Amino acid sequence: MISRIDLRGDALPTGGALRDLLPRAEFDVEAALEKVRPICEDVHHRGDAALIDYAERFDGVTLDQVRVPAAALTRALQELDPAVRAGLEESVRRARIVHREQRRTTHTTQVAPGGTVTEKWVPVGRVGLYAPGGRSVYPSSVVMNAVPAQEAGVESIALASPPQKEFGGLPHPTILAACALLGVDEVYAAGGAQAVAMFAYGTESCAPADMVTGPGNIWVAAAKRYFTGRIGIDTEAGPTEIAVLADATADPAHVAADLISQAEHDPLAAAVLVTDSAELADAVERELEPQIAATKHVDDRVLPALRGKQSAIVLVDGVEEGLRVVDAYGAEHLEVQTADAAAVAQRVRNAGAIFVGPWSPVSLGDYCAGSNHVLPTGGCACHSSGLSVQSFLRGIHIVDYTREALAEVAHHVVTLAEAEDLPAHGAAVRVRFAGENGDGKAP
Ligand code: HSO
Ligand code: ZN
Repeated sequence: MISRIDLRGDALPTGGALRDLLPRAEFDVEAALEKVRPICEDVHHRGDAALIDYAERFDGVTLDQVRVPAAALTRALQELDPAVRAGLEESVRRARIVHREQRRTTHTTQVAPGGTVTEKWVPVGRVGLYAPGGRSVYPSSVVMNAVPAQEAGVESIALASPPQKEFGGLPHPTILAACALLGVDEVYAAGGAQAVAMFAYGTESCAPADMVTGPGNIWVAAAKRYFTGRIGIDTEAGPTEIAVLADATADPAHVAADLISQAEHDPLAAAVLVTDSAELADAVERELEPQIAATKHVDDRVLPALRGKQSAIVLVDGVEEGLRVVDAYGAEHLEVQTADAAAVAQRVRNAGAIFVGPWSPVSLGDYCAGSNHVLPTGGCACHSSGLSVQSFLRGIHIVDYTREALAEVAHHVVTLAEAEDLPAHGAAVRVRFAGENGDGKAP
């Protein structure tokens, strides 16, 4: 059911060629960009009226306002299943413990006598969070977006989620309940590219935001790309991915369950097993069948995800070669299920998050590990990190030199400015010491 790529022996290429051999879903954000552009510009020009029209067109609901009334949030929390509430509370509690420790402190470096550079960390002023609707109603993602923003000290946090026909045009009640639990009280019933545009441009009812984060479908990803440069974004989220680096010591039932767990997100979700054990590969395949038979989203998501060209079992000669493969792949989630898993995990360079050994499945991280589950997909783990407090902070350098400290380095500034044919740069230093040496030059 899941294709095999045999990279044993000479078949394992070096450099960029390896990446090209590894499976990946087609997720053409560029093509979607053309479609979202007019929607975004319409929101720019018509504001709330455009949002209300798109709610009618895309979500089949008639809204008289996009802002969700406070009473709806309170009601959703009151009506939330107590067990779900307890789970969300634990998720929030653990996420706060981890994210609070990510806070940065102001640091001053003495570069030279009388010359300092201070780095001060300032939270982004206003953030728009996005929570998808439809197939992916994930209150856990509200937690994973809101907690780092709150712990970073972001003062103004709003959230948008698509209006749902069956809930009278409000976002899904578990999304509203999660917002109420987190103290996010500014919520909008808006979805897709139009929600991102609402935050980017602002409308009559929603003030513009400096940054938009949160996972979404391809339209949300395309809108984020459209606004890049104008507002801040986290990475463009693509379909979820799990890679498992396993050897003969791994339990095939665990590996199969974990592959299925992420395959159930999306028909384009990727499940990749990298192993040096053909026996384990066979055992995992055997395990998949009964486990799939017992799961829920089989025909619409799990089977197309596992059978799709984005999923594969990759055979390698050893764990060493496996490490090269997982680094080239740069999975959103990587499980290491090998002997001495902690040491192997330490050697991984590219992954959104790493899950070590038999007792740290990805679904733990999806909800209750304390780690963040908004992670780079599509190989972006090779250059980007998941959402964290850092995502919502800006480090500002404060340069403070005394007269003597400037004098000491002035000639270098002047020389470098002249080398770049920017004499006015040098003059801005010299003028401060005019007359000093009798010639108006810097000392
Ligand atoms: N695995 C998803 C997040 C998620 N899982 C939400 C369950 N709910 C992407 O990291
Ligand atoms: Zn998940």
